Amino acid sequence: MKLKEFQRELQKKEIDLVFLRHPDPNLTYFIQASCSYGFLVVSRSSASLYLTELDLPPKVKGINNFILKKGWEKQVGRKDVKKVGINKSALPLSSFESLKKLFPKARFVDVTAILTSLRSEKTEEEKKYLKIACDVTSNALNALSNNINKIKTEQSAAIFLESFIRENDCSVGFPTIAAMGKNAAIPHHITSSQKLRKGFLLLDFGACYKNYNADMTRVLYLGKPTKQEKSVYNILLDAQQSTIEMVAEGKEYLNLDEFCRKKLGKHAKSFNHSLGHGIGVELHEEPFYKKGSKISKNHAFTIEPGIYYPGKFGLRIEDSLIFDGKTRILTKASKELVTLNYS
Ligand SMILES: [Mn+2]
Repeated sequence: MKLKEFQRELQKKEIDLVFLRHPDPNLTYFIQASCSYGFLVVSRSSASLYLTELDLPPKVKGINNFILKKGWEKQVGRKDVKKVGINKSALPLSSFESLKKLFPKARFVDVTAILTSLRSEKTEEEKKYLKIACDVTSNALNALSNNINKIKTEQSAAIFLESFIRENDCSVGFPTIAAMGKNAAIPHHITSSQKLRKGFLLLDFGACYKNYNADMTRVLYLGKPTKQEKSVYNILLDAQQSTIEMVAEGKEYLNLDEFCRKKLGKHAKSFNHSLGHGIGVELHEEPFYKKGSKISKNHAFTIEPGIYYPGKFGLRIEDSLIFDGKTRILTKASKELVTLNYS
């Protein structure tokens, strides 16, 4: 993805080469594959991928494959290199120490900003992968709803969703959160052996297709909800949907956040996390909901407000979407409160 664009940036910024080491998500981005160990060296005119013999080398235009073996330092090291780009948030300090020896005259600069700005605007291919990941995620939820009476615990709900995802040519993007009743008041509840029973069941999960992550949260109701339970759910749903309607080019992400909290009214006090995050080869990546961050074409991100009452219940509704001039909701599973007979 966008290797040429990246190399043009290196030229502009007079960076001789960039060193990206596993498990850097930027490595996954450029080689469009995951590997168990290795690194990528990108210069202004070429790119070399070093993988051990344990991984199948990917075929990527513009990237030459090399087998990573003893003595690689001699192949890579150069005394004439003046400026080396690294990703400070992914490069281990021990690797940095070795790089300083390989490029003794080099100054090291952080290229994270260049990479995040490239990655935050998705290509057609990336959008296709995200769409597939989101379709499989939505289908997994529907399959769970149809089989809910076979599911006895949070763990087995998670296993059901994750098996479905894996049987549909995806991997599991992150450990599924299945939270029954008051467990859902902890936004990052760790799925447990808690038995399913009457009440809200929150499911936050996602498929990963060709390294691109879907992220979706839905709440099912087991049994028959009270009027009050329905009404809180609908306040959240209304806030989530009307926030999605506010998505527009150039709008600040934080404006969406502010708008959504207003819609939640008195419940906003209990909404204790960000409204969302970008998605891609990382589950959480740019664009983040932070000062100055604006919606632009081909951003892929989530909108996920929640209402949490510790000791009582928790609700969150999350969609993954792409803005391409129009807002496309990718996670299509129903958001009306699905109530299931459960015995
Ligand atoms: Mn999320």
